[in-house]
Amino acid sequence: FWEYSDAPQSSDFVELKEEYGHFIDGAFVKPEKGRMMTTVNPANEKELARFAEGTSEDVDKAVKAARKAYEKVWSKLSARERGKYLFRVARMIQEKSRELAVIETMDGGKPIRESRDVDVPLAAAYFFYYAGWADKLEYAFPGRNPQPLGVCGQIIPWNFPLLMLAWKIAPALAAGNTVVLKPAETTPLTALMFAEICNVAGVPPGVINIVTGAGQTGSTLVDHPDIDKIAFTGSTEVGKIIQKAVSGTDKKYTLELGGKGPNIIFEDAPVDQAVEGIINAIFFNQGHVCCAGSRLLVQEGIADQLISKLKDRMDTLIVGDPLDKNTDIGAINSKAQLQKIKNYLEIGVKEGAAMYQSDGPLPENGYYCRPTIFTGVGQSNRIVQEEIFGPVLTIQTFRTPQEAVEKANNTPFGLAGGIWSDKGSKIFNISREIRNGVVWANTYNKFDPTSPFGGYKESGMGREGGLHGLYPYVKLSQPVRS
Ligand code: TXE
Repeated sequence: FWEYSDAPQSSDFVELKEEYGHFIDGAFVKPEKGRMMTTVNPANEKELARFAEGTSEDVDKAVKAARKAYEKVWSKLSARERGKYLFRVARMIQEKSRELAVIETMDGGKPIRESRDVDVPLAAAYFFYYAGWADKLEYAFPGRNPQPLGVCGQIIPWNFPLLMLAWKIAPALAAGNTVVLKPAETTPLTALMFAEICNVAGVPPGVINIVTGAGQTGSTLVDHPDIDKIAFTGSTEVGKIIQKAVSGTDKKYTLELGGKGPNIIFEDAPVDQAVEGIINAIFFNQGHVCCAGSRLLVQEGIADQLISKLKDRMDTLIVGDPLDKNTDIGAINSKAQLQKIKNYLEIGVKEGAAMYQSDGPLPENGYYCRPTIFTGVGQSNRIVQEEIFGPVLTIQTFRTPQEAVEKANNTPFGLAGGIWSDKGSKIFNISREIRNGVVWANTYNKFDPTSPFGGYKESGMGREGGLHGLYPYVKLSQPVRS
């Protein structure tokens, strides 16, 4: 069965439908109470599709299907066979990458270049990577007898819908669990298309269930008594609610929450390269990135030169139609998110900071925001301390490495950051003082399935990716002492 030729050949599946039910026990089913929601294309505000709003009855049905599949099918399969299904899913994501990229961009607003070159290939890469682990768990946890947890509830956000699904589902299934996943209400479509991919790949019914809906549906999933583990990516606010909801139960949980990433540029950094890195760190995916480099810390000696080059480069960025391959900055994911960003722009100006925006044309319809930087900000300003989740960068200067470290660490978050310098030892030493789960060296926003990702402080707990990403999905016996 290592041949892929036995996998059903894809033909005309994965076409966008007008209406979707929940995906439960291998089939799309109508919601129990028949309530429907709509998802719009944020680039033009046109309706894309209708989807079901999950009630407690729907969630219960999905959890029951997942439990049955766990007990009767998935836990009975050999690890090798579980791996086979994950490999097939990975291959089918690759086969359907064009459709997935287009729908991801239409549903979420991100530039097609990014969904085509980052989101979809990386989603496949995570499935390939964890497929490889499925029959090697004994090597991953030698002597610890790794066992699956059971049924996992997984709740994901709207900034990387398919990729976050892959981060959650691939390790859970590789470790032998079954899942009920709830995508975000503004971006349910690639998860629903993924459900069709699973069917064509022959994944046994009930192993993967997708229940759509908003926060209420998510909270019902969290509260369901037959869930063994919750994996959540989203706002710090909801992360705290979930943490309270599961405390006192025997549910395991992992949280991947907000961030306010420091991007530190030393005087000896290659300036042009750093400017590209700064642009990528904050404007990739409209800044809807939990690990975005949203706080620039630049050493005084090069600050003027660097800011001037940064402004010139910002003026070349094209904000517009996400489906156009030339677009650099697509649409803001939702009206509500655009309003949130606009509020922060007002707050920044009221706090006395100087705002600079590039002034190219914006499309007439849809939700768009120009790339924006704020200079003259203080460490206690709200725009420095709070996650904006948009194309908005604050800029502060520093004199000494110690001052850079103090400023970098002085927010409630600790997810990711970057350091730019010509000196490797400097980067190495300072990275150890930055209280962030990830620190990039002379680069930013680089992701790889082999690397663990996750936060300190209010950015969450637990790691996803790499071997570390398997830990939250297994029960381990005590280490054997020799
Ligand atoms: O997030 P929510 P929102 C941050 C970012 C953004 C802000 C608000 O700053 O501006 O959060 O975004 C589900 N129980 N991030 O409101 O509400 C929800 O349906 C269970 C950072 O969209 O946290 C969706 O599926 N689930 C972040 C998911 O949680 C609940 C990515 C995330 O939505 C729930 C997204 C509840 N009580 C936003 N309430 C990151 N870390 O990448 C909502 N949900």
